[in-house]
Amino acid sequence: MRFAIVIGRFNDLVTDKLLSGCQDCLKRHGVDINPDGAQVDYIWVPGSFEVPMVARQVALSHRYDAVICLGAIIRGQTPHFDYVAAEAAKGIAAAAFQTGVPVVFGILTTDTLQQALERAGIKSNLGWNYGLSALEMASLMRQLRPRDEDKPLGLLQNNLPQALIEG
Ligand code: INI
Repeated sequence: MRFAIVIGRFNDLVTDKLLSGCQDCLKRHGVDINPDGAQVDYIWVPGSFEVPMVARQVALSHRYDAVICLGAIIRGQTPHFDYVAAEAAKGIAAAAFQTGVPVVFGILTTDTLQQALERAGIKSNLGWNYGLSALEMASLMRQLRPRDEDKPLGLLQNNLPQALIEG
């Protein structure tokens, strides 16, 4: 499996930590996370607003089983937060719908830096969950690919690929 991770540099105190959690998850499930390796490419962009455009472009290449978007949008004193958050969410959903490639919404939207840090390693690290979502969706979408045989799919419940599940 191949993954692209698109990361917003804005609030990189938080996004660096989300990335570490995500990498930890992928690595523990057998993915080679080395940037020079064959399985994961890392693409940094200025902020969450730019994430969907790049996510769509890399998904369109069809070189990846899933694209993981990481960002941190923290509410300030102005409505700026709402514009950036709305475009990031809409754009990431559109990238997945338009390309048929799973695009994981790993953008934290919080009121404070403290809340963001708590979700990026202090209490839990949602980066791990975003990695797991990518593994599951990549596997699920592979199973849902059109096939020649007209076989029923049965129950698609836990779609982490067996080969990737920790021993
Ligand atoms: N980008 C973020 O990822 N998080 C934020 O909290 C944020 N705020 O608050 O301004 C933010 N802004 C930058 C934006 O994503 C774009 O990079 C910028 O507007 C240039 O297009």
